[in-house]
Amino acid sequence: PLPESYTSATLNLDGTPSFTDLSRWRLRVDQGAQTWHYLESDEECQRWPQATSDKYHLGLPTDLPELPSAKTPLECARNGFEFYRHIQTDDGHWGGEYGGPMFLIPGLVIVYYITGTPISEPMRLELIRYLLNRAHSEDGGWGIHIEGVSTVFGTALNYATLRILGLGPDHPAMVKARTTLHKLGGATGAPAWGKFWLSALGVYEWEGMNPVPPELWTLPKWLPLNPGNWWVHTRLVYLPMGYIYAHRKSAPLTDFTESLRQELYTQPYDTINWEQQRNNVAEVDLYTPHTKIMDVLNKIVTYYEKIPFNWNWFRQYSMKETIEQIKMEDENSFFLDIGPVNKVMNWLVVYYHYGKDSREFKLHVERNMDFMWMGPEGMMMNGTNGSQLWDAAFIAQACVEAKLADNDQYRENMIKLLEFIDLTQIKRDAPNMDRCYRQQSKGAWPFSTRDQGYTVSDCTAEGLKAAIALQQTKGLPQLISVERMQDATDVMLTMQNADYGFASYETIRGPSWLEKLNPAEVFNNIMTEYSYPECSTAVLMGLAAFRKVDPQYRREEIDRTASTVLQYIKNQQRPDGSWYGSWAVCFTYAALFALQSLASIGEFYDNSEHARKGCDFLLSKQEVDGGWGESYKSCEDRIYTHNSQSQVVNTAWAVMSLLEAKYPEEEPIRRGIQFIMQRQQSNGEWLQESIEGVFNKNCMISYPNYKFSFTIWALGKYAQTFGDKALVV
Ligand code: LAN
Repeated sequence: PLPESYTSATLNLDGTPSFTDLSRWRLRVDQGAQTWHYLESDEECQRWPQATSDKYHLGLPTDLPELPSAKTPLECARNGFEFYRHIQTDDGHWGGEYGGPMFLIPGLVIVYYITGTPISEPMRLELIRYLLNRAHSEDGGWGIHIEGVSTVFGTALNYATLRILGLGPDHPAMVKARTTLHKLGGATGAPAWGKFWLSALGVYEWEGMNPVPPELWTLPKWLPLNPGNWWVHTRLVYLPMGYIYAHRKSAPLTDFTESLRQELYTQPYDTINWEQQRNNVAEVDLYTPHTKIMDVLNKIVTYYEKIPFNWNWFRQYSMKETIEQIKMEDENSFFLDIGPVNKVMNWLVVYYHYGKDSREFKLHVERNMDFMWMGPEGMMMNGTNGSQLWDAAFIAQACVEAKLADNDQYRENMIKLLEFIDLTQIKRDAPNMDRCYRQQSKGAWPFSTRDQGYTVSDCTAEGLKAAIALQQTKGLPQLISVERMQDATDVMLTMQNADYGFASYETIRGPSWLEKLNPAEVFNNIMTEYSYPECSTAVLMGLAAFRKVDPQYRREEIDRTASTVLQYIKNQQRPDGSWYGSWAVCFTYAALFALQSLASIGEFYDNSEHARKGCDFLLSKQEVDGGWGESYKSCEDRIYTHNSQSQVVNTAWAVMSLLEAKYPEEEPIRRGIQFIMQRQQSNGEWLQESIEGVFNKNCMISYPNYKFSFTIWALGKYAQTFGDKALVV
């Protein structure tokens, strides 16, 4: 049943509710955890005034002063940080939206709906605002991510979501979106994860979905099909999905869902042949088609699925294991879970398994807010519970390079930042780590917060590098001991792959043929871990930084690891001199890491074929305005694609790459720096440009803090090399 709050809102003439008053929102931080709060009364607002950082994130005027215009790169960096320091949070990090994917809010709202959990009125209104703002103006639909073309995945799910949130079927935005959905063939052609959510909501039939057999979890660990050998995100999404699927749990049919069943399809619901929809994926959605072998296996498993649950003891046994694994995941991460997709699925499982009054259910509801982010366009759901540590580590290193960290004026900012990095290091291994297939984590740094608690190879390395850089700065305290740095090193040394590279969360555990069983249709390279130039370089540089602090500790292993990583980096270079980047856009991002790796062993433009080709590739992409601008299309198509405009973030990466490689001519580098300086606003800030990040080749994600950290870093690096001289801007 629709909770009452969903239907009661002041409606404007076209049926759009009026949204909330942005001046009443506040961000609270607690050891990295970020939650937004709406203050209902004026009195509360007075007691808890809106901070500059709140205003900034909400797009309200910050009234930060105009600064004397920067003549030199370091002045420009200082102006940048002079602005940026005002939005540092009380616990020492920098918040920011981490949106982009358009399939996160639907999962969340569908589970709110199924479980009858009330959504607070301000949240409901702001979710509506966000989704309406993100609908494409041409056709009213949504894509897989904010910049992508309308797809069935995005449009069917967000349409259903807005309907749950209270928009009627005749609202102009709904009419427009529905027309687009129907043009794309209707919701029958949703990719697997879309089929899953619609089935859970009761507006799609489970027979229309390919099986998600939970039995795989009971297989012996050495068999590749055991999900313990898959990429951690993939296995942890298929875990709760397997539970819901095995029980074919759908929300009870109501007038509302009955109506949705009619709205989402191009033919009457009862006339749809569901069995035939299993492999029906709309053309715009399809990025990674099933292999033949996947289709055959799915077909076989559908016969097995005909055994009723009550007779199927194997399935019942698998359910026990599923629940056990979900429990470990929830408890180990304080109900944050590894990401927003399995977070809300686990919440749904907990609802069905333990009920609404259970401790587990309540804890899940509490931690939902950690994923929500408020902005001028409304409320979005972040791709993780934030990017706290990751952003903190970059700005720390940037400030050291740009001579801001040892500036007395910024001592307080730097101490807080170091305290945050100190606090966020993971202090333990997950309890039962072997039982739940977890990587060692004592000493690692996570991507977001310590509570989330997942080791990431490059986050560990960047965290360690940042800690060392800050602690070597005069006037800053020593918070992280050498023993704790050794712990971080221990973690990194467990993570090298057979190809000598480093992957994201774990080593590659499964064979590459597992990719042939990728069921997701919209993502690529998700079944196992892979080595990445970015992660590999970060670890290499982390080990190198540590080796200077503690030259004895595990020295031989560190040296051996470092020299073999270089082989991996060289192997990954393409014939045109480029490297493909997997976690941000794209070739400019990867170049930074790869050229840094080469530089660390003294390979530069003048003496290394690899470095020379890497630089030449970048130079061939420089724009006439001196900047670099790369489109997210590079990630999808794996071919360098120019953006319509140069981007400060791409430019910073390209400039830093050329500086790493000691490219001998100053001119192209200086022009890049001038471009970054030109784009700075009079109060020191840089404005948001195109989306920066990516995952799984096909989905983009925002890293708004990059426009500060990498610009400042590049300016500092340039000044170190060519001196801090006045440049014409
Ligand atoms: C991230 C974000 C950070 C990113 C880097 C540290 C930048 C990278 O170098 C290693 C991989 C990692 C940790 C990463 C992996 C995949 C994540 C968690 C994400 C891109 C953020 C969101 C994404 C996650 C998978 C989104 C949920 C969607 C699913 C397909 C489950």
